[in-house]
Amino acid sequence: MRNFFQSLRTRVGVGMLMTVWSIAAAHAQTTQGTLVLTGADRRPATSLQGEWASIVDPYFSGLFSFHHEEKKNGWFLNYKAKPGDPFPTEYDYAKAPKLKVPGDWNTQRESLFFYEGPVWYEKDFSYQPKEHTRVFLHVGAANYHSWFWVNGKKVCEHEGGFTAFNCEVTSVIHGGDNFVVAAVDNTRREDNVPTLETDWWNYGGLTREVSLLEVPDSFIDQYDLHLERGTGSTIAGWVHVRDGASGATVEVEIPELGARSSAITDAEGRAAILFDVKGLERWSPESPKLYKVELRAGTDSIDELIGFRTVETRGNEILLNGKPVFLRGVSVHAEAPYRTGRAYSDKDAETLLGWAKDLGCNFVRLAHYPHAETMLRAADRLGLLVWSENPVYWALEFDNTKVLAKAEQQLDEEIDTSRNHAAIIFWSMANETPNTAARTQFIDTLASRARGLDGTRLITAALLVRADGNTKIVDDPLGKALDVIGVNEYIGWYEGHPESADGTQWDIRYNKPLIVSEFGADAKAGLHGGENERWTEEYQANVFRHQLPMLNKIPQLRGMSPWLLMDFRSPNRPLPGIQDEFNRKGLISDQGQKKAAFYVLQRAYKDGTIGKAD
Ligand code: GCB
Repeated sequence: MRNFFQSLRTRVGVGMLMTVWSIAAAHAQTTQGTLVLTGADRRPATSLQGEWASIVDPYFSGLFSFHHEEKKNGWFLNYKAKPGDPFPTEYDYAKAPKLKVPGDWNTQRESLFFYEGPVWYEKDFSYQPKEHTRVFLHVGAANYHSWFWVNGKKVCEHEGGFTAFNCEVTSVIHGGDNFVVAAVDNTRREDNVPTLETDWWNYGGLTREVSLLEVPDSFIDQYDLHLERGTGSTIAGWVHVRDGASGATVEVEIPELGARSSAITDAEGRAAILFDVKGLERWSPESPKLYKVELRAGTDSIDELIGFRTVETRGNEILLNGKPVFLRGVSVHAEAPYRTGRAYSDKDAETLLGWAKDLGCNFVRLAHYPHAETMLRAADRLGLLVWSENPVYWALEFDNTKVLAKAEQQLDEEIDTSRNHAAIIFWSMANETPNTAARTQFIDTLASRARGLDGTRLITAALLVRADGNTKIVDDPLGKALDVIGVNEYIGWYEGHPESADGTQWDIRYNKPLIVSEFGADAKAGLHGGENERWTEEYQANVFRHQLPMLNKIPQLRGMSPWLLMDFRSPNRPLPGIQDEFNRKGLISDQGQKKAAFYVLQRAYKDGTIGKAD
């Protein structure tokens, strides 16, 4: 705990300490015993993927007694009945049906398709502990609230469905047979982040990989290495060592550049890094160069793959490596291509982002929550700039301080996990939030926090626009807190018809770069008809044909990410025969069929008729 508070203090400065203490106290209610690791996927790991036993427990009687008190060592946790047990054991993991991990439960078992509630998971594994080695249970994501026990002892509890966390299990794991039990509850609640209403499927379960990671007694838990703005040759950042003595030496080496630097940790375990390199090739979409970077501290070492680039704004420009860039993007949900369900694997990422490349993109908006590390690694490799988003979506309880603490915790986890991905250029704070004072204050607080955690990237959010006749006005007060303004609009779908775009003017009251972060229309792949016939491919293509010239006329437009790459499941979309519980605004169907609008956008992106800045 000491280190946790200390590292927070370093990051936010003493002035904010009071807030930090109260935030940390609020976290303790829902997220206990977890640690955020940078580069967890670069650690030696024992995967716990595969089949886990599962028990569906809609009343959560495994955790709560008949008067709804939390059981200290819940019934479902004792695992095996022992002779002479005072109670009958009304469950048996050995006989329970299986669920695959990673994976949402909704697409694995028909009876769980619409299920929202608690499910228990159990897995046996054998293990051989090593001396001077600490073991962490790494969870890529568990939606939404999760509890973990190893060999019957509680190791952690976590809230938030889209961020990775780690629970120390060193003292409870032993040589030979072990077992892990998890309870995962995806019940939607008003005071959660996100809240009750979303336009995506509330996939439940252990949706991303689960593994055991090994580290030495004292180890590198977080680090940030980036190219300093205004230079093409200075690497800056820090490395944090957990549970080491202060004054320990940290080394950073980039063998390919023959560059090496060392620094000493301070009382809080943090070593500041600053060194010059020669011959650095900067990362860019055209040339996504990644360097192997070796970090060492005591007996710990980690090999990273990092691209070095800078991003900043100048007036209405977005500068990548000092040069104006236009973001030819598309929005992407973490929906698995072909099989549906939550995307998690390298293959899912390669397919989705491969399609984005084929479309001619240099940018993806990874909506509406932090995506898996596999997506970010693929974006680094493929050269796709990324908008990374936290799940502050639509109308949260913006005046509830507990909700703010939950949003802050998820933001911290998002940034601390993924801050070394060259691909990420934006931290997006929110999507389409209502214009109220409480909302603005809530998101201002998040924006300042994100800047405090990472001053090297740009802050954005997707705003709503208002209309005066044919003029769209962008003046949401939230824009003040942003470096880059994102706006969503659905001219031709939720309002007017495709041609309505032709007579639309834009009045943008901020002198900042603008990204149209959503526009689009639904089409069922293979459904053909007139270009003004809704749900057909022709209609969707027509919307795109009229949108692009309209957007091209906005002087400060610096990018776009139309809604969206691929169809995705949403319970809000029940229209039989057309939607069948899918939002059909994809340019590609969930089965990989490219719709006519895909080719309209591809042509514009590839022939340069959109976005002349680069
Ligand atoms: C929006 C939301 C997005 C929805 C989309 C739609 O404005 O940001 O999450 O899925 O519209 O299709 O209505």
